[in-house]
Amino acid sequence: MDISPLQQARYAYKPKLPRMLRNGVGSVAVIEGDATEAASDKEKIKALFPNTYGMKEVYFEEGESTAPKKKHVVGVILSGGQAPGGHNVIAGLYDALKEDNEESVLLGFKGGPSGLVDDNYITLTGDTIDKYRNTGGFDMIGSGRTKLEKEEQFKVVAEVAQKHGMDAIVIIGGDDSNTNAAVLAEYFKENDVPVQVIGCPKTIDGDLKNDDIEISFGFDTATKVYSELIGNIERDANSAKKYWHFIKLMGRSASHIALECALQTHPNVCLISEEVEAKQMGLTAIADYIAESVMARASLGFNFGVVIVPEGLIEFVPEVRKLIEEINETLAKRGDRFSKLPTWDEKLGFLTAALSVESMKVFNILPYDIQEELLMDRDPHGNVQVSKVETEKLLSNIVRNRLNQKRQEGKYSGKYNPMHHFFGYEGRAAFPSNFDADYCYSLGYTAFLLISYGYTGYLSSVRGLAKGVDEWKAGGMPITKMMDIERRGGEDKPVIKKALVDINGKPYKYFAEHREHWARETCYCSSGAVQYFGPPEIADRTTLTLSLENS
Ligand code: FBP
Repeated sequence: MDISPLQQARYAYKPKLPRMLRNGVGSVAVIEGDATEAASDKEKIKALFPNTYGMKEVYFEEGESTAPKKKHVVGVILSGGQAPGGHNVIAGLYDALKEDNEESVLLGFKGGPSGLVDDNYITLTGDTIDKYRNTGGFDMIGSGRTKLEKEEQFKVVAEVAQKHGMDAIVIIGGDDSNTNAAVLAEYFKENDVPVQVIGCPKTIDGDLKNDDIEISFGFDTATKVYSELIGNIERDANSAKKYWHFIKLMGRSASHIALECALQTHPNVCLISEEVEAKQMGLTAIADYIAESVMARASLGFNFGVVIVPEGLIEFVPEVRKLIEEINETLAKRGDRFSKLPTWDEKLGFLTAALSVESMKVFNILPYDIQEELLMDRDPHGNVQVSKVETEKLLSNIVRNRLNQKRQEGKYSGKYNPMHHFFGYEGRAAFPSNFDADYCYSLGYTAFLLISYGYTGYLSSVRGLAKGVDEWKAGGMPITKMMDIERRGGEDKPVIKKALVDINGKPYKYFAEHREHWARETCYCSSGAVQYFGPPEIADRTTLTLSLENS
């Protein structure tokens, strides 16, 4: 790719490490904390991970390193969807590795987990790394969503690792990818394969979080990019005063992205999937909720507005969730037969026989496009590909029907002209914000420290992120601590627990206190572009979600 002036300038940015790591890898000591337990389903997880369950939390601090000095050969993969900062994780890992021993080697396996199985790699050199410092995207080595779950795959990965003399693999990924990391670590332990596995918490979705993982990397930059775009649309809406903009925002399951962007931009409506589920709001209730804002604003003469719809919403609407679960179970068992049916009518007949009467009723009221999208192939982890489901169009249509009823009842006389947008891929490969550039570099550096101290099945963790970088604390957390059992593809599977939006948490409460006002009035707020240069209170600031959580 050609190099823009901004990219050139970003090469010169020196990511900041927490103060405790600044004296170099030789000056970091380790402390072990308490033994850990799984998030839930403890006994089942323990049985699945007999060799890596219950390990201790790990903290680093300034002090003399007691890690054995040796040459390391480490493999790294980027896994799953792009998130700004991935290249800096690799840069932090590389710099720590080389600082510890110039002879150490970093191999970048291409195209995600499949690169490991296919032994498709490049040796990462200083020149390669330098071309990608502080850049977005995952194009240094590419990414993929192959799931490492079969014993044959593990065997091949062990052979590949042994062939290269590797002593560790770093998997940079989201909840599913880090589940892969834990399963692989367990297999290696079980089979005496001397290769450590360390994960790094990546995903713009922000749902890989708990007491030790305050935020996954990429969330900060992606929400800043989306907030800029939403702010621009709000300005446009307030200028033209003729459209209702329905904006679907990426975030496979949790609504963290939607909530953060709402806190930044003050739209008229922002749906939070977790609230929809908690209040058991069906499609009609959701349409009524949006229509109320449309009507209230119309009564003030505002026939325009902005509605934010989280990408994962559809799966939180109770009747649709039940429908999807039934479809998943059916396709898991008889998907081959279903996909061979030549006509839509035959497919409908098959579904009518397989699904419950209530679910079929819901299916029948969905527009054809959405019906098709719900039946599409699942991703390799068995998930509906929600980025392809046009929920924003579904909602704007049912709102229209609702408004037509109100018009007939003489309760609404406004104009309703919806426009649709989906912001997702636009935010995943942006230049990382200073926050993500620093955070990712620190995560990579910490991943090396975990390797050097011999840990496996751990996630690199950097905490205290609401404070300045100086105060950040590095450590590691056993991945099994974050696990529970979920029904996937008709089977019980160990997965990392996704952190959904806490509707008792401060960010949601702040939003809930303000939204009624935002629903009627025009309180739009343009957060502007991601700032890379300038005063630290603007250029280095993190998300409102993190600030409110720590307030
Ligand atoms: P990860 O969980 O792998 O980080 O990916 C998240 C995500 O960006 C979701 O927000 C979105 O639904 C999905 O990826 C899209 O997947 P794909 O890139 O395969 O289209």
